[in-house]
Amino acid sequence: MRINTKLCTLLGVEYPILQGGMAWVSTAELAAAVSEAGGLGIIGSGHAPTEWLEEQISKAKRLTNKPFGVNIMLMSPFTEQNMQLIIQERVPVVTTGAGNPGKYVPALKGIGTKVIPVVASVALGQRMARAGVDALIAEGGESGGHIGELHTMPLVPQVVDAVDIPVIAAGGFFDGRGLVAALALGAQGIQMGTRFMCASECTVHDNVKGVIIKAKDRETVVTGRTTGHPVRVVRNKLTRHFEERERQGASPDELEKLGAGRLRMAMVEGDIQQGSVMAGQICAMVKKIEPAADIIQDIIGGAEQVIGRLARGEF
Ligand code: TUI
Repeated sequence: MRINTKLCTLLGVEYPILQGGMAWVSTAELAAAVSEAGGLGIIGSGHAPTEWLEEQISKAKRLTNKPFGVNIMLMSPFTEQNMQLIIQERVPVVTTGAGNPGKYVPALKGIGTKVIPVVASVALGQRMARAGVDALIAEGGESGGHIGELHTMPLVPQVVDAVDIPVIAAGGFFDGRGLVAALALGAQGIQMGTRFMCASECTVHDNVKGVIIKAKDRETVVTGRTTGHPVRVVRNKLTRHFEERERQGASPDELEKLGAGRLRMAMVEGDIQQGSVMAGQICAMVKKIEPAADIIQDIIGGAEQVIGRLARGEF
């Protein structure tokens, strides 16, 4: 049996598994490895300037002939130029986060780029569907990084019921059990970030991989609720200081400044105490560094076994 959903046809991929486009983490090396393995690899552009993204896109094109994507973080000051670059380079898929990409949809669709925004609510999902996007990623608060209010289990079926385009579930996925659960909720695929951070091809600092591999079930916390930009990160010296200042009533402005530059500090420089180690709650299940292809085969093999077991009535 092949787990081949309509999403696979839409994206031109073998398996319905997207790799989250994580800022400072998802470089061309990781994205190309995931795409080569039959999933959809996604370069994470975060706050990076357009020259960096240009280099990454050309590297990804050298490393794979398969479709790949770019994630645009809509709070970035380089969004406009990065979107122009994506159009110029005819990147096959664009995912967006932390905002509403509506105004870019006509131009992207005009050149055949598939547009897939991340949404954290039903209302935004419906608005995006009306704007003509190709699919949605419904991302629950189990995810690492910038998150919304709802968790994956209530969010995904509500988004599925509210739109008539494919929905990809994100937040808390790790193995074949999760993929089958997402399909059961009506999603056509999953997006995973945290597990791919520990792919051998991922260029994130080794200290960060070490933190993820050691993490236990309650290791992540959400900071920044008072700033309106809640972020899930692994607990460390920075989060303890941040939480203390939040309790003491620090202004959103001070807290935003406290967080500035911290993601790069962790992911690139490897400062796992003072940097922001964004990771999802599922980090506790990540136990080893392994090639992206093995991760994908583990998920697909596991999902086939689960489906077989359920079909035989072995609950
Ligand atoms: O974008 C993400 N996750 C991210 S982006 C990021 S980079 C960063 N760096 C420093 C500080 C903060 C972030 C790290 N993690 N996920 C996609 C996502 N989008 N999750 C939630 C949303 C979202 C939230 C509200 C999307 C739209 C939205 O509303 C927009 C509107 O206009 O209604």
